[in-house]
Amino acid sequence: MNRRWWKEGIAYQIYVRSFKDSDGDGIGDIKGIVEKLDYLKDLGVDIIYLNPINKSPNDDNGYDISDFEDIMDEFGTLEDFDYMLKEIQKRDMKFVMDLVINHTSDEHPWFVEGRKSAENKYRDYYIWNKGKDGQVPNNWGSFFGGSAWEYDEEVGEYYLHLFSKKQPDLNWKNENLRKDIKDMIQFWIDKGVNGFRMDAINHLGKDANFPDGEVGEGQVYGDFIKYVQNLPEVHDYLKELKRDVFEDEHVVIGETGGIGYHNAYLYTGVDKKELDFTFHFDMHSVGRGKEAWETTKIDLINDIKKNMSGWQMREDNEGWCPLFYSNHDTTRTVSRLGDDKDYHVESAKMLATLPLTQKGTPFIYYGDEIGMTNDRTFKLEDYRDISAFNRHKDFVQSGLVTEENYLKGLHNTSRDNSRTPMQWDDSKNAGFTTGKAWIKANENHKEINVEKQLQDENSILNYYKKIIKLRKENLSLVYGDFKEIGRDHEEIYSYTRELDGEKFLIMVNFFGGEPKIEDKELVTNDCELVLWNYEKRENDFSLLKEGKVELRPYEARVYKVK
Ligand code: TEU
Repeated sequence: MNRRWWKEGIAYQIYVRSFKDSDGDGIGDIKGIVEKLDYLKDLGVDIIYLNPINKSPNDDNGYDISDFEDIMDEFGTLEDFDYMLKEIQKRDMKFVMDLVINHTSDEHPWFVEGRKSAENKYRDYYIWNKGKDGQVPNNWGSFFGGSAWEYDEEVGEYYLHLFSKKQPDLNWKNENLRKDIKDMIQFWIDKGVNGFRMDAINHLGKDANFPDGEVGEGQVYGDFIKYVQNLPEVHDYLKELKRDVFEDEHVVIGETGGIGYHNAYLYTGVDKKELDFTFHFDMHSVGRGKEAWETTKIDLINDIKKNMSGWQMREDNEGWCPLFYSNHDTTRTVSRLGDDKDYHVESAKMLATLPLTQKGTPFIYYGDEIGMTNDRTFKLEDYRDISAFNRHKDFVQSGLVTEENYLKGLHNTSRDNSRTPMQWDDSKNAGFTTGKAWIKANENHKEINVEKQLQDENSILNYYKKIIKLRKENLSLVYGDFKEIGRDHEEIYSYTRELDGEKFLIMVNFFGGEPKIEDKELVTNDCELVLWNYEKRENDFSLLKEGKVELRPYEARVYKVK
């Protein structure tokens, strides 16, 4: 089984800015997190992963770092960090840091100094280009809208930025840069950090010929992804980090867009010595239509089972599995994949059941444990994500998309849906801050909040606690063999997990209908219904004897097979 702490732990991702504000400036901070560690411990959390906390001008909310070895002013100080880490370790929890090393802020000293002269050692820490006939070097567009090139008057050249223009990409071909990055990582390891999530890490290599991409219909820029994602040299850099810095005790996670269960082994194969597992984007856009403002019906087989079972069916030597639906770059789980109107509680519990009974490390995104939802009341001025504004220029100001459709598209797809303040109670700002919150709290915090759900035995929060406890008490839910049942059923997702004679049968109805399933694989001689998301559900084990089950809307059941 090759047991590891990061395989057996329950992870919880905190978007620090929105979690808990301790000093009334309207922005979440490190001391606020410490205030809530006992809440997380009580939930059953073992691993805390924070989005970036390093010093940053916050053009991209911390993903634009200006000092890798200090803490963002709004979040606190290095002393606050040391205090938080001590408090985390006191509770026998681990800490995973967000490592943003594909780019820095344009306010980082490396960039500031490097601009000063061509002879400066830091000039080559970034990717500069003279351009073509006085124009940008090629037709690449930033992921956040606009060109991927920005002209710098002082240098007289363009620099590459795959993200915002305040996030210049680093030139990983430069050996001195790689040494400085390794020294920085060692600084955090020496402080006691237990693991790292490496941001956009499969972008470290870029095609130095900078060829134009093909401009698709309705697009403004060329499709350049194959020139900046998963290039061969990325593996050399990751092997170097693993060899020179990370130890076996550290978990090394890569965020790798474009990598899924079918090719993650390229990075996470045990023989690769690069990453332990990757964060994918497989389910970020499930349910989305061709246009951002359109939605489509979820296809359980091709959108969900194909991905989740795909991750489950890999060989152990291909690497470990991440188990999550959402994070700070997508929308709220229950709004995107469940029914946050008519079956809010049932569907949120059903959705929790899958990652918490599958092989891998479950990552709970803050607020999903209480079923926080998208906020469809946002007006354009309520948004804070830089890409919402940059892409408004590309698509609305250019006349490609109407204002109305653009806003509807943001309601459907904006990352800010997952960045509204944590809903602690029904007070003003949801108990997140006593000041003016940096982003509007969802009005439904009056109904959906921690305080209310702690007191409700049948709340989403208490379901999470129960299923996390069940997982911790049964290693078969972590390491057990996964065997899918009824793969071609379009509404029910069912499988067993088995290890050393301990066996569970899990089945969920992913939608709001009342489907039946009949499958000889379901026939069980004796089992106990140990978890379900309906109250007073009779234990209709009798039906199971014939391999037949009928499920209610979004019903989830976990049986322990005797
Ligand atoms: O996101 C990375 C990201 O969005 C790209 O990897 C891209 O979308 C993907 O490769 C397309 O296939 C990370 C962070 O999660 C995000 O919050 C930051 O804004 C971004 O990097 C820049 O640091």
